[in-house]
Amino acid sequence: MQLTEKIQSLNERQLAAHRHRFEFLAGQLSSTADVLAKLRKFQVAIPSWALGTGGTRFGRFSGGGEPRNLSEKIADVGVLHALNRSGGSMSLHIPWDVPDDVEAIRAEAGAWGLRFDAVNSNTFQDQPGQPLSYKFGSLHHVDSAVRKQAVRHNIEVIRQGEALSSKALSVWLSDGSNFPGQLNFRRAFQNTLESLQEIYAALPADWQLWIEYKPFEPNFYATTIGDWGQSLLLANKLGPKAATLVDLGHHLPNTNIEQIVSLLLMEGKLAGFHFNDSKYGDDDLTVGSINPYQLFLIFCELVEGMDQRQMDHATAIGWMIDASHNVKDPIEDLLQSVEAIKIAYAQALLVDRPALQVAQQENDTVRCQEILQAAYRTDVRPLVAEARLRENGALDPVGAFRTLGIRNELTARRGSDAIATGL
Ligand code: PSV
Ligand code: MN
Ligand code: MN
Repeated sequence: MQLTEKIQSLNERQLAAHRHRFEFLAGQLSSTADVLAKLRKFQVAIPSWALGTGGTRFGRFSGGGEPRNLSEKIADVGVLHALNRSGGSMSLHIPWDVPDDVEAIRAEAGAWGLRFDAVNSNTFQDQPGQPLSYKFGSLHHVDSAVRKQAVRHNIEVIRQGEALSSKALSVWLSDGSNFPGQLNFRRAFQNTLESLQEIYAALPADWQLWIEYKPFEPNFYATTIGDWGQSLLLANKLGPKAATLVDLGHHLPNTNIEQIVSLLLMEGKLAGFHFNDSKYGDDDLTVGSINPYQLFLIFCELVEGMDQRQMDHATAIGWMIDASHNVKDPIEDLLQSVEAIKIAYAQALLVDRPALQVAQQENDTVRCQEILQAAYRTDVRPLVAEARLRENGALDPVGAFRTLGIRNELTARRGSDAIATGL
């Protein structure tokens, strides 16, 4: 039996209970059809680097059956997408995942109904045989020869992305300094800008450059693109194809991320997201596992801001996950992350916007909170499940993954010692 047929037969067993829950919820809502249509369209890109156990710098404890090459990573995302119908694209990290036969890779992805989202460059590690080291940075380096090497790599990644029909280059730099006085801040920033200008000039007409920021790690005194202000400054200087990418874990504790998102959107400079969750730093934990309310508030800003600008929620910005850990099955972990994103999105769609606007205008703070939390406290899981069902996905993706013994099958095929490449 094909995977989709297996999923359907599992769904049949759960259908009556689901119907009951869904109809009860739909009976209380006025916008069910609209929310369902939006949920069905919404897709989140899966990072090629999250399909193996990873997530900590201290050790990897493989559960077995991990993908050993790009083809197997595509197959894992294909399985995930068959289960939840919301992981229809993949974000590749180069050179961790370089397609040696582009046509074959495109065909494999196509067979699973997948496309390629942003490609990610890597100048935060030295690669075997690389002439110059990135020990002291890449695009910001004091030595122009190192900068040029890093620029060339980024342009090469664009070319590889073009072959895959990606439409964006995502740049995360570890460039920074660990000690005061190590670096001239302005020169480092200027060097980064000039390097990015060269990369920007190599972008195809319909491409974008997404600039990630991060205030710490692996540099702990200063990071050259440390926050959204520095990223936005670069994006504004570069031009309309450049924008700021928000990785939820790349903020100092208690930063108001939803406010950042709101303003970037207003400026037309929100590239998209790397979703994850964290308690302390760049923990890369499963989305929604620590602070689902923050995720909801971010989606509230997104829905409101996008509707005001008449942007298509599903396609206007990049929706990606950047999370992985070593105590969970990577596919289950990703299924949970996508689910958390869709739950937050659905809840944000339920916010009574006109009523909120009136309450804001009247400075009725109590009512504002009541309105937001009425949406947040709605259990939208039957709605998300119904959207999935209508797309022929599983009513319960994690449950189906387990009941169908998918990891065991993968382990039998790939071996119990198979560890994902890259990372
Ligand atoms: C390192 O912090 C990081 O997690 C960044 O968020 C990048 O997006 C990711 O690695 C992959 O390069
Ligand atoms: Mn990231
Ligand atoms: Mn990170």
